[in-house]
Amino acid sequence: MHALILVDLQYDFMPGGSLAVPEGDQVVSIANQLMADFDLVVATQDWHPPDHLSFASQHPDREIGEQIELGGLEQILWPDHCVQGTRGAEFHADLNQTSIDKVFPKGTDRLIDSYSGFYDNGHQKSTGLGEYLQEQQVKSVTVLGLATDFCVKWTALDAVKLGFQTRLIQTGCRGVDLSPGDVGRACQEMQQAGVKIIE
Ligand code: VGL
Ligand code: ZN
Repeated sequence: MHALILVDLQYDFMPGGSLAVPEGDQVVSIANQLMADFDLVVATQDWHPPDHLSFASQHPDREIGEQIELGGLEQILWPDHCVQGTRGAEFHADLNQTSIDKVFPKGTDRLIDSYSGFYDNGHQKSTGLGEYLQEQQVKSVTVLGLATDFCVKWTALDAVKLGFQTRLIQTGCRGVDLSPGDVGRACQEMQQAGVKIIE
């Protein structure tokens, strides 16, 4: 069984969104085209409470982009984004949601962020995605979505760790590139970990 994992194809990561990824909307049609080639399609959804501690707005003396320590982990402070129940947290309307078998929300615990679609950043709690894929006898996964240098990267790295043969569709991903070169370095890191990058 081969699964397609769609990472965070939500309005806040699209141009015009609060954490916009340049050209983020361009990967939606690629996601739609690929769905038919897979036995199973799953999607992750960044799904934060309004007072999530990854939001700079929760730290009055801090600014967006600053790094703090949160629960013993390094945390970049983001603009408010993907707040549960808001339009920014919705999947792009063009995404063919009827072909998605199951959606996995993440980042729901105020106290810890979750870049990976499998676990929180402390690797303490599972979202259920890994267990679901194992139950469905999935052996290999293909990852695409937003953003290459955050949620896509950590999702792909965890997929490898869990023993899935893991591929990344590069044309189906876009990155934040907070520091220029981040996307390139993320791809290198994934490749070194055993992710097969498909162009
Ligand atoms: C993401 C930053 C914060 C992502 C989510 O989807 O890559 N990045 N939350
Ligand atoms: Zn987030």
